[in-house]
Amino acid sequence: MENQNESKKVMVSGIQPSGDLHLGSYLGAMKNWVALSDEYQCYYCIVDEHSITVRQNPAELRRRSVLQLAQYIACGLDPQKNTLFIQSHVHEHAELGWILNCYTMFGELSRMTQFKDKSAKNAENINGGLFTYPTLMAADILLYGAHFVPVGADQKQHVELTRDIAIRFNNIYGDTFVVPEPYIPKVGARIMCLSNPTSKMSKSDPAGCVFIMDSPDEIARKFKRAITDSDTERCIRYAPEEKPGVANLMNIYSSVTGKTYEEIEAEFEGKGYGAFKPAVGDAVIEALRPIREETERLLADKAYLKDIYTEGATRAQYTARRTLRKVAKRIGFVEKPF
Ligand code: ATP
Ligand code: LTN
Repeated sequence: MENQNESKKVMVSGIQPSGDLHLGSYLGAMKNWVALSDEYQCYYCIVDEHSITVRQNPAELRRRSVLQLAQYIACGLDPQKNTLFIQSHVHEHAELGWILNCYTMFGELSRMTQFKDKSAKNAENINGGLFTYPTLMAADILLYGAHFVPVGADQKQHVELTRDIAIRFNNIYGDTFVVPEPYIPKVGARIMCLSNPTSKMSKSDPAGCVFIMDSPDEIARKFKRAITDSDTERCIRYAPEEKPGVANLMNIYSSVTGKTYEEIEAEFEGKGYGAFKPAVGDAVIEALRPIREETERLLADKAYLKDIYTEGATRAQYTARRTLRKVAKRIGFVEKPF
């Protein structure tokens, strides 16, 4: 088992427990995680240290971190096959994050779109952590020798920066880090807000955001109210520029059913938005139902969840410690006496 795992390529990803998981996080990231967990050796993290770059309520942060672990398992990640853990339980992330700060340029961090967006939204709290967020993410990835990082399209820039940091470090000190690649799904990479299809679906706009834990009634209501396009054509056709609302619904429908855009156009030929929107809603309800129900079941067993994150952190730390020791040696730190 151990040997078999060691020959597999490595995947690493994480989600912040800063809000409830939604259809964007599921289709853009988690759905891929599950599909790939047989083929790769996978580490999936609950990145609570990233979350505190934006002010959090402590009780809510704790509750959501455990909820998110239950959701990882409920969406199909087997905790025996995948290493599921909480970032702050493995202190090597913060340590390597600091080191990587010293190999990352101010200009590079200033160009990050997420930093610009989040500082515009949190003008009263543009802290150092928000700025150096990508170096901690680089540490998450490089500690485990990840070959691939399954994320939504919005995270591509951060993975590219991680590559640049790894290459820079390797050029100075010799081969140390595996240079990772982003792994972005063909459909579902960028789910847009249902009430404003030109911005990405995000927990900060709950009306246009479908949460994994939403009830079927809530999901149906959100899809019925989804903004479609004000064209007179009113037919179901994939044209993201002209009809972004319909394109977004087609993207969602395609991601949950596996149907192609041509198949969807044929299915709804001669039918209008009135038939299409509830059909997408129903497909999403059925896709999310087992995840929601299993999450509720798992949440009732806190001792089991604690066992999972304890074992996950132990396994993750074993690898993280080895990488950090190698890095410390290359840089010239005196070997740790303990
Ligand atoms: P928000 O903007 O809602 O705060 P976030 O980017 O902080 O969201 P995370 O929960 O940290 O969301 O993202 C988890 C994963 O889900 C990442 O891989 C991200 O790329 C992906 N993701 C988030 N939103 C979307 C979306 N609307 N469409 C596709 N993928 C998404
Ligand atoms: N930055 C990501 C979350 C994240 C992550 C990671 C993703 C933190 N560390 C490591 C992949 C790999 C986000 O905001 N969605």
